[in-house]
Amino acid sequence: MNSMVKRLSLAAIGALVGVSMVSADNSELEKVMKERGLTQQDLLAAAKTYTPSGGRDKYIVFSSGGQSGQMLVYGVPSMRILKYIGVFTPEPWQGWGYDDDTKKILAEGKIRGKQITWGDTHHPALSETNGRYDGKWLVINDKANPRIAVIDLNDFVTKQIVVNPLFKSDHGGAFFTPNSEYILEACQYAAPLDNNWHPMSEYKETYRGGVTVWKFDPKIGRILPDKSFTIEFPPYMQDLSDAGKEASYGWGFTNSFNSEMYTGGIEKGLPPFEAGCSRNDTDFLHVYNWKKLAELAKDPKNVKVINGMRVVPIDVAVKNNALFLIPEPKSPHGVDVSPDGKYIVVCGKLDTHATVYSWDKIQKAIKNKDFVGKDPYGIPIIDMKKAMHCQAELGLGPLHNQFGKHWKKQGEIYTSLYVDSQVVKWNYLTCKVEDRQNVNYNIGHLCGMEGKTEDPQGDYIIALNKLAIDRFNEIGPLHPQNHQLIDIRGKKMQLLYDMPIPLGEPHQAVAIRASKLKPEVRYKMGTNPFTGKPHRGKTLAGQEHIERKGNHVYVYGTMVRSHINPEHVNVNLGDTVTFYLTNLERAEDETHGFTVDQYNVHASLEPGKTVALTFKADREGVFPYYCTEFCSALHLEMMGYLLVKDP
Ligand code: CUK
Ligand code: CUA
Repeated sequence: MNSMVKRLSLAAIGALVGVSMVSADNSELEKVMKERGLTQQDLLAAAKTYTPSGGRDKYIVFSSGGQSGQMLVYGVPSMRILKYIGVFTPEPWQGWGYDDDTKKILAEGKIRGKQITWGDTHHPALSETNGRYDGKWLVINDKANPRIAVIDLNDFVTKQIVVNPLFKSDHGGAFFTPNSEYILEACQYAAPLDNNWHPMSEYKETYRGGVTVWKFDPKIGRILPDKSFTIEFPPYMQDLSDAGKEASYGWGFTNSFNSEMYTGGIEKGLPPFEAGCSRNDTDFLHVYNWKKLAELAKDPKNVKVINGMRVVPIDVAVKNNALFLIPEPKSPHGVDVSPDGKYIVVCGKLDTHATVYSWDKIQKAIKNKDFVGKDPYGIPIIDMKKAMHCQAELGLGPLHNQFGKHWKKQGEIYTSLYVDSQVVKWNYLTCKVEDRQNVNYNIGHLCGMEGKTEDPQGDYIIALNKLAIDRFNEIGPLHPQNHQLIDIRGKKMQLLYDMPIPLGEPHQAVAIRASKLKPEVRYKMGTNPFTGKPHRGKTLAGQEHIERKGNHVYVYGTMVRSHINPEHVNVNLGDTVTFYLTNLERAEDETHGFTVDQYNVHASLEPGKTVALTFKADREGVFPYYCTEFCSALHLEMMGYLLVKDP
């Protein structure tokens, strides 16, 4: 390793890292490089990512937290983790799932009456105005328990969870349409849309896929389930989706990987799913006009209602020229629409190619009825050759795409190669490969800077790798995930940094310019963040009191450095107790936490916030309560007693 260390002159290092080295100790720098086995390249990478204390990042990344059911926020290029966001599963620090109001949001995610306490988050999406990120809302899907959550970027808190009443799993969501009118959520594993039992032998008749088109109100940042609808699809196992934009505005694209409609049965000696699903040379890209279907769905004659949701049946969509299929090579995974909406790039996991479809050609083919036939459900299949722009030979296991800054003239696009463990830079207009960067190892998604919007920023690509293997110190058989930052500003890509992610498998991440985010640092005094209105328990200084209504005791309390008011709460065994607490602080970052020992409640009170904690005083005794954030020199004194007496 040391042989790789190049001796650098003072001036050379100064030029390299772009700082004045006049007063720096050259020998110390050389010593550190030698000791740590650092090369010039390493030093350059360090200079490109190192962020001195107090520094800020240019981009903010929102990453899925995979099996944790949460989200993760970090900065680029520093790759410093800034926040976890509690989404589908409890998160104790934020009191997410431990106070009344957050429990209520988590309960919105109940499925058929059952609280689900885990989630498998895959695809975050940022709200858009004219196809560009507007920094207001963030949504993410839960593949395991088909749900979509909405996160408010005013305070980075989850405000809504909606359950898909039809699907049993989802994957091709969440994807915003260009003005956040709708969120697309495609089914993955086909199943009956109703909740009844249907045998596997009825797969073709009663199992279905589909895409739910969730109506979103960007003003209030909420999904409106009553105004949402679902387009029925054949049981082809839909995979990823993307919304058309500009030229292809109004259309959606969802691919699939089981045109065989194989149903498995390894236990009966049948080929396993992966073999049965991979026999055909092509699967289907679903091309659908969500805009037209949204209009059609308004007429009850055009829909059937299943589990309370309007469903546009396949035949209605076909009759109205709103649903088509295009063959796509072997087990496609990613589908990504170019910034001008003119091209649709599809990657086949079992194909070495990425296929670029031309929206112009697709429209012509539809007009000229260039169909090669219909699928068993009567959906016209567009002639692939007539719809294709070009195919690029990329390598083994192409999965996902992101666009670069020079997309318009140079067709700049980046694709992940899972099997080859590479990021490939190529030109989607000419289908020529330009550069390759090895990653470690087995990349899934990749994240460009606003790389899927109408205004890609370039600068960096983050490789979201599935395996870390030998990249980090050993910590047992379960390794962290590895996000690798790649500089794409030059002609050649340069790998800059490895960031271990210890939260779950972050399938997809989205990055936005930090300048587009304008979050609050404090709430208006007494706010309930989930309604945006004054909390029913809002209590100002001097208003603290305790109220008893039957056997329900309400504590109207406040927290401010360094006391909780009241400090004594006396209740009877069997009473229900509600603590309403308001953090009276106005100072930035003066958060208090609150718990009553042994009662499994916790809340985080950021400045101005009011929380509610309700529990049954079901054990006699003396229970200290205290502030759980080290908020001041007298933080330990910020406490009180709940006394529970058997009367
Ligand atoms: S998926 Cu995981 S690498 Cu859920 Cu978008 Cu492709
Ligand atoms: Cu408030 Cu510690």
